[in-house]
Amino acid sequence: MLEAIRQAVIEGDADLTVQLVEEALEAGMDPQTITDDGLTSGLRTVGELFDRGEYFVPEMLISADAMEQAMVIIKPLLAVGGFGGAGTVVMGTIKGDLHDIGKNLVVTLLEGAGFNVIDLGVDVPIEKYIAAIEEHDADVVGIGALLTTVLPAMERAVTEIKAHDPDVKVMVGGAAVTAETGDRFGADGYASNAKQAADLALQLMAG
Ligand code: B1M
Repeated sequence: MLEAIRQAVIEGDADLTVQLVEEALEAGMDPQTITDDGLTSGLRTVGELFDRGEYFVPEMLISADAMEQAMVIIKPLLAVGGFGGAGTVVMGTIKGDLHDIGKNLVVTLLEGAGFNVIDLGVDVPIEKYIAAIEEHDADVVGIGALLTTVLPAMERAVTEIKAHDPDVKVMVGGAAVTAETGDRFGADGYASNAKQAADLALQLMAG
C-alpha cells in the first residue's frame, strides 16, 4: 500500500494518490507513516529523478501537488491536540527558498502539539522574522531550508535573531540542513522531520 502511494506521487497522479491514502486510512494505517514513508518518500525519489535529469521542474510541481492534495485529508488527523497551550512559534522558509510542503507539515504538527503558530510562509527575509517575534512575543522561531544556496541566509538569520532577542529559541531544519549545520550556525536545535520539530519545540520551551 505504501509503495503504491509512493508510485502514485512519483507519477504525479493526484486522484490516485488521494484514493490510495483514503484506502490506507480506512485500513487503519497510521497517518504519520503514510505521510513519511509514502508521500514524503515518493517526493524524495522525485528529487533524485530531477537530480538525474529525468524529471524537470514541472514534474516536481505535479508530484508536489499530488502530495499536497493528499495532505488535505491527512492534516486534520495529524493536528490532534490542543491549540496555543504550549507557547508561540514563528515559522517560515528562509529568503530565497520557495519550498513549503515540509514547512506546512511542521506547522501542522506544532499546532497538534498545542502551539500557537505564526506561519510567515516562504522566501522570508530576516527582518520579517524579527518583526513577527516582536509582534507575537514568540518563544521559538523555526527556520526551514531545502536549498544549499540559502544556507548563508539561514546562518545570518540565526545570528541576527539571537542578537536581537537572546531569549528566543531558534530551531532549524529542512532537507538542506543537518544537526552539524545547526550547531555551526548557533541554533538552539535541529529537527530532521516534522514530528521531531514539534518535540524539539516542546523541549526548548521546557528549557
Ligand atoms: Co525543489 N529542490 N527545487 N522543488 N524539490 C529539491 C529541494 C532538491 C533537493 C531536488 C533534488 O534532489 N535535486 C533540489 C535542491 C538541491 C540542493 O540545493 N540541495 C531542488 C531544486 C534544485 C529546486 C530548484 C532550484 C529547481 C529549479 O527551479 N531549477 C527550484 C528552487 C525554487 C526555490 O526554492 N527558489 C525548486 C523548486 C521546487 C518546486 C517549487 C517545483 C517544488 C516545491 C513545491 C512546494 O514546496 N510547494 C520542489 C520540490 C517538490 C522538491 C522535492 C522533490 C521535494 C521537496 C518536498 O516537498 N518533500 C525536493 C527533493 C528532496 O527534498 N529530496 C526538491 C516533501 C517534504 C515533506 O519533505 O521538505 O524534506 P521536506 O520536509 C521534511 C523535513 O525536511 C522536515 O520535516 C518535513 C516533514 O518530515 N522539515 C523541517 C522541513 N522543513 C523544516 C523546517 C524545520 C524543521 C524541520 O524548522 C525547524
